[in-house]
Amino acid sequence: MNAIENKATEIVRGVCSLDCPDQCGLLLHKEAGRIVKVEGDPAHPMTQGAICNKVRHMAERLYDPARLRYPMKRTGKKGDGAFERISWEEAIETIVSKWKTLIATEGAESILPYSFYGNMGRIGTEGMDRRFFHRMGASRLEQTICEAAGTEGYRYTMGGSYGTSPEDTVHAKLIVMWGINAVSTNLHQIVLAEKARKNGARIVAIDVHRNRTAKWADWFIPIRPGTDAALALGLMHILFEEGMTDETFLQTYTVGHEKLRQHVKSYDPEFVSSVTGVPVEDIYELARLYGRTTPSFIRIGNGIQHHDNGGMCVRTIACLPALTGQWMHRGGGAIKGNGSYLEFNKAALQRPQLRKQPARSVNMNLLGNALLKLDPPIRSLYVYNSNPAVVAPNAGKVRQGLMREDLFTVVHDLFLTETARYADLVLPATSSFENHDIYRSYWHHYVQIQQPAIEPYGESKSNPDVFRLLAQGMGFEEEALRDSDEDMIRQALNNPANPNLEGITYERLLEEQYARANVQPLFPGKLPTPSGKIELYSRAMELKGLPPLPTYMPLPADEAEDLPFQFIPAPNHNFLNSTFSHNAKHVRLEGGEPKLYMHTEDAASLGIRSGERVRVWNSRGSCELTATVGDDVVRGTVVSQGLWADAEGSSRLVNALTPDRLADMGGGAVFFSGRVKVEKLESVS
Ligand SMILES: Nc1nc2c(c(=O)[nH]1)N[C@H]1C(S)=C(S)[C@@H](COP(=O)(O)OP(=O)(O)OC[C@H]3O[C@@H](n4cnc5c(=O)[nH]c(N)nc54)[C@H](O)[C@@H]3O)O[C@H]1N2
Ligand SMILES: Nc1nc2c(c(=O)[nH]1)N[C@H]1C(S)=C(S)[C@@H](COP(=O)(O)OP(=O)(O)OC[C@H]3O[C@@H](n4cnc5c(=O)[nH]c(N)nc54)[C@H](O)[C@@H]3O)O[C@H]1N2
Ligand code: SF4
Ligand SMILES: [Mo]
Repeated sequence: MNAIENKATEIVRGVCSLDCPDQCGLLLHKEAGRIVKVEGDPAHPMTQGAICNKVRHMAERLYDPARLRYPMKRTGKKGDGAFERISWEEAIETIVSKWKTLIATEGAESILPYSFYGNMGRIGTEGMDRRFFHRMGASRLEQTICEAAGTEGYRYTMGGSYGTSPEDTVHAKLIVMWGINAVSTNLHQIVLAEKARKNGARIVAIDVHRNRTAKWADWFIPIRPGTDAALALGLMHILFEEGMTDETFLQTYTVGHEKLRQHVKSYDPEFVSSVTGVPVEDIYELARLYGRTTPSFIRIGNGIQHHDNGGMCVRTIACLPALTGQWMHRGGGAIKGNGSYLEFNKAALQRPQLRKQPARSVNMNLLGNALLKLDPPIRSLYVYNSNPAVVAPNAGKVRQGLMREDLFTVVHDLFLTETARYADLVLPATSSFENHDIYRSYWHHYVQIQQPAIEPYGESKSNPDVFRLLAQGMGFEEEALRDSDEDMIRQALNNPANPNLEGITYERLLEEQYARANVQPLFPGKLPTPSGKIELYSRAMELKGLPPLPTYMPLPADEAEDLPFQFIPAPNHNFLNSTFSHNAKHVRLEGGEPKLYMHTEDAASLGIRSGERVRVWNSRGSCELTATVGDDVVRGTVVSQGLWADAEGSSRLVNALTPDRLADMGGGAVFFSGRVKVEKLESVS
């Protein structure tokens, strides 16, 4: 049963909808129809009642006075944020008549949907919305902003997002947190690693920044940005040279190990040290630790793949566990993501066959270009589950595009986000606790359900509800556009192509709230790579013109100017991307303002001290941050954390500086490959 009665309050089970690997089970405490407290569900087998601080304060976000209650239309200039209330009827009618005219005059491709996973519910992100835009024939969006490069890189090696089962990682004796700030971004991996540590495991963190995770680890290895593939190849060099490889595993389950053995000879520790900045002794020590410890587990983060060479970097690190046969040992191996184990029935959910003719596709990392340069132009943008004016690379260009008077923009969100301020129409969205949806983690193996726990806030509506209304308004008559949430949940769960989901039904989720997919160990077994084995040598990469063997490729110079610092604008602890950046509580928890972490010597050379305001800039834009000086970042690199809401009078928009180039694979984003200058801001007296 889902509702647990209690005298004063009612407690309802739920699931965290945020874009976070943990996907915690929740207990929602209700009083008089409102959620008053959010707790972890102690019964959830993976998350066991522990949740992060962000979501413990979720009730404050749900009832934040700034939350949108009704549809609005713009009354001022784009970007100003002046709106007036309208009815849903007027909102839908306005959108429909605008879109009908556009379709008749310029074609449906003049309309671009833009969305990401602000709420991970599958039917709200890949259900009625997809059906609607397919039926309409709108331009397609390539959803590449998050993990696209790393996912493709990992796929070349392992055939898909298949890794170690996280519950098994308690058995690991060595855990490497590689480019992941898991204390902030994958809390329960830390819980499991702590258990492993109690049983004698050693924990290593490899990062450009001594972040919370590096401080918690037993050994922090600072590394120059974008050079991790070189370190991994250096480790392979030593593993082969010192006979620490598992030859039986290599012969049985991999292709290309002989070629790799020859290839890594050129990555000797001296060369690798000169590239990475990691001392030669440390490279040997890490290689021997890795080569002699079983089981060893690598948690591959998203940080290393937000670079120009990010796909190859992940592809390379993903080869390491094969060298020492870690996949044969419980808890050994790696996780980049585990999403492929839990694939729903995508075709049944999204209905691509509703699209009658092919349409152009737009990479979301190039939104600024798409709005400013695409020919024939985008005339209308429909944004949901995302806040591109803050989160997209080269965000200044995105905002310039959003300023276009002739661009008809609709934003559906819970808050008047920076993006919404540029909209012609703003639609209020329900929170995930008001919706009916299913969730699958990209880390653990559980599928979960959310049933509506509270009434919709004000006049807000869920994504599927809005698309059903729009479909009706457009006169689209297909039955698929009238399916209920429950219909779509059933269709998504029924996936004969994925036997792991067998037995996970809608009824069972209603009854049990979460269900573990039937995931079996990867080995002994066959991978979905072309060869069925781990591809140390990848013919598929060769055919694409990529180096078929793991290879270190230096980052390209960013722009022509002399920009002394590599700029790493990473996520922070108390926000989730830009979510919570509008909520006073979370801003306070995060210290009130964004910082720029600098190395002592770099700061000294510019006369900058901790607490002073600095300007960070390059040819794309500029922002103002507060310096924090110390030895937590490698020299030549500056780090900021968090995607902050716009501030009055000064810019905190770190993405004003980030490049909108595409990574080597998957059309991924390169948030961390930009370079900047830094100067002290003279205080205005
Ligand atoms: N609290 C919190 N949790 C979150 C999020 C959030 O914003 N806040 N965002 C969610 C989302 S959408 C995602 S994708 C994940 C991301 O979470 P993670 O997988 O942890 O990835 P990032 O935080 O982007 O980057 C991790 C680390 O990579 C480091 N890094 C950058 N470049 C390099 C490099 O070249 N080499 C190495 N070794 N390290 C490098 C950064 O310093 C950073 O500490 O977290 C999710 N969870
Ligand atoms: N500099 C820099 N930039 C980055 C990153 C970085 O590390 N550094 N990380 C990148 C990564 S990994 C990611 S994943 C992206 C994430 O970028 P986004 O996907 O844009 O994530 P959020 O900023 O959380 O914005 C999600 C929005 O969806 C809204 N929302 C939530 N639920 C619903 C709903 O049910 N319906 C509707 N209509 N709206 C809803 C929220 O209120 C919020 O405004 O950011 C990227 N940008
Ligand atoms: S954001 Fe992540 S850690 Fe926090 S409650 Fe949600 S799933 Fe759990
Ligand atoms: Mo992400």
